[in-house]
Amino acid sequence: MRLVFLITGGIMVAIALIVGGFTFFQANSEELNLSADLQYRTRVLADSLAGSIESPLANHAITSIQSVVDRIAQNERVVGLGVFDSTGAVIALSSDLPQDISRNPLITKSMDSDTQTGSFAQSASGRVYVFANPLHYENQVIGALVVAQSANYIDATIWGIWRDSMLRLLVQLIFIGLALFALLRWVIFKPLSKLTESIRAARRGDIVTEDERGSHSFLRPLTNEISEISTNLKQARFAAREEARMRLEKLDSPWTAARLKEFIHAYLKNRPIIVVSNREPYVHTKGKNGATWSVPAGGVITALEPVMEACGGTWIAHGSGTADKSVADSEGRIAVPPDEPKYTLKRVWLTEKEIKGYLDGFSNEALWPLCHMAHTRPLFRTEDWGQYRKVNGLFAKTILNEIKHVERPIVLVQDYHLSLVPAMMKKSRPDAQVVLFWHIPWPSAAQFSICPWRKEILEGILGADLVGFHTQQYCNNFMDTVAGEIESRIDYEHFSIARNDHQTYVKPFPISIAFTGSTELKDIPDRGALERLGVGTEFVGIGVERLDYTKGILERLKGLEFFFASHPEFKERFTFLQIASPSRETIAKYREYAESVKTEAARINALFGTRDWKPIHLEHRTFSHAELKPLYRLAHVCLVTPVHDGMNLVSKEYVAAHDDESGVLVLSQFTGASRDLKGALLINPYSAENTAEAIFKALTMSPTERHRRMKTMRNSVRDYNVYRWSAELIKALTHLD
Ligand code: GDG
Repeated sequence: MRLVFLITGGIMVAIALIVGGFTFFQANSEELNLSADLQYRTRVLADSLAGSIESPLANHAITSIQSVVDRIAQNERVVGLGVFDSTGAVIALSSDLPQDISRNPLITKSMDSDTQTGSFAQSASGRVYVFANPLHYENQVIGALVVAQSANYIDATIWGIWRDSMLRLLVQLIFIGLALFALLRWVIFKPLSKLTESIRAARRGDIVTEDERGSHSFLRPLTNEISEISTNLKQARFAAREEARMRLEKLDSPWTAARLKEFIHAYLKNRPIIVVSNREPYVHTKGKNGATWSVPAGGVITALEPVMEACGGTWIAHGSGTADKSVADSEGRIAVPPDEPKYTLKRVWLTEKEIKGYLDGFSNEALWPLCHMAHTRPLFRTEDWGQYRKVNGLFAKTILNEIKHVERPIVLVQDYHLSLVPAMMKKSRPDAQVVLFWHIPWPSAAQFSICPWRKEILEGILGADLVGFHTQQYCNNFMDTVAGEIESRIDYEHFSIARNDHQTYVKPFPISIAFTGSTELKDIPDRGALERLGVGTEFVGIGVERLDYTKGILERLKGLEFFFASHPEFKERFTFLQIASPSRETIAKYREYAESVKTEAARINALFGTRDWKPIHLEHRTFSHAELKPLYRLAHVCLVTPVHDGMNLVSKEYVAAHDDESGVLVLSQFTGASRDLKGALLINPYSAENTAEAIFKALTMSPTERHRRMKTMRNSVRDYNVYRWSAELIKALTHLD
């Protein structure tokens, strides 16, 4: 209220000053005009009278002079007239000429200087203009004529101007003041104070109605903004409460699909999640009895499928199956899982040429060996790079199309196949929140520097808001690589890279599987699963891999050879089951590797095998997860010996399957998983002796130690499962706002 008075008073004072200033100038100029006019008129009168007085004065005709004076003095503005001789003595005076004027020094001054002289003077009848005119005879000054004219009317006019102006000002001030007061009070301050109150209420977390918010039209944009902020605040408060609640409630309980679903709902509300990867989670294949579907082998699918099942959304991936097109709609969409749909799979179609260049060529023959220290030389072909760029563009276009009606979508781009996608899509949709998760290792800066298109790849990746790796070491390598290749501001404290007004955060998120600690298998598997494969020994070891040179299968076989050679007592008592799912068979290196594995297994079998027993049992086909689980559970030892692996999920699957808390994991120190699975027997796969020793230790380990180690590993996989992985990823992404 005080402010309203203050503003109104201030504006009124300003108006009064302006009006006063203008009136002053008007009155002043009016006074100057009127005075000049009076002076002119007096001079004209004096000039005209002088002619008729000069000769009677020269002839001393006093009576005639007096009669002229009396006649003119009747004029209402003339205060009086007087005629004086050259000594200043009075010759004739009009009756009402004030006495003091007849003594005015102006008279003698005008005669002495022989010039007309006038000035304003104060007399008993008010202000007068006195004008003295020298009178001549034969060029001699013989006297002076004095004319006194009243100047009172000038003062009256000026006073009138001031009076009218002040009256007008008063009326204006009253009306403007009232109007201003009303405007400020009801149109501005009241809605503003309502708005302030509503913000205060929103801050307290109270519900604010439209009416309480104040809705004057000029405040509408502001109220809309504030209502948006208050909604966001409420959502954030809710999410924080939910999270705190969940944390309290489930401090000791693991992340599950239901908990993730609840979390996503609380955190993201209805913001949809888009997952983008090269490999699709379900492949449809033409068969004799129509299309059949299967889940392809691979870590990205194993990790992300349960997340998508829990959260819904859209998964964009390359449609690679022979029946993919026929089962999808015209847009390439299909609801999956096929037997119980929970999310949408949007397939991207690629030509043979694109697959050859983008997938087999640049992704798998250049980037894969570049990022893995497997001593396989990367092949950089310009043609492949061209296809890689083209297909990344195609994926980016598909994503943009998919999110065109979605506000602030969350896009989770997967892996090295799509490194250019983040920058490509961010260009058109800077509001999208984009994560790129790199599922394989990131090599040292020196190793990455051999890639001819390293800058383009890094620029593509840096389009993402968040880049995730499995381990801190890969994050460090990535930061060092960017520091050496790209002009940017690197913040090692927050692990962020700033470039062209865009910030990319780099964080480790160790991926995992959908293990929640509950029993993985409905029934305790009988040995039938093994026997059907022809494995019937007392001890069984298992290895499950895509047939890939990074997985260290040949190194493992060397270790097994060394084991049987050094521990012949295990001959016919121990069989190693290698499940080798066909992988990337269009690439010569992979075909050669598969051949070498087969040859090597056959050689070792020939070396140690007997009529009824083969030390190595190689299954060169793809198994379903349901088939794999009992085999994991029945195996006494699992050999995971990659020469380099981003994380490795097989090791975690083996641990998850062992609800008997038995079984021993032999794990390469060059896997990301070796940082998480502290109960494993760590080995250097390049050392066959080291691997053999670990196998022996595993098979002869006391049950107590086995249990202790397995328990530690199960707890760690359960506590950091893939539901938690995705929750952490989304939390990190949304906290970047
Ligand atoms: C990449 C990174 C990272 C294997 N054979 C069959 C089959 N598999 C499944 C396994 C497991 C998955 O494939 C393999 O996962 P990995 O993690 O061991 O390895 P990559 O495929 O190379 O995965 C890796 C992973 O991404 C996740 O980020 O851990 O480091 O290289 O789930 O069970 N699945 C089926 N049939 C098989 O014959 N269905």
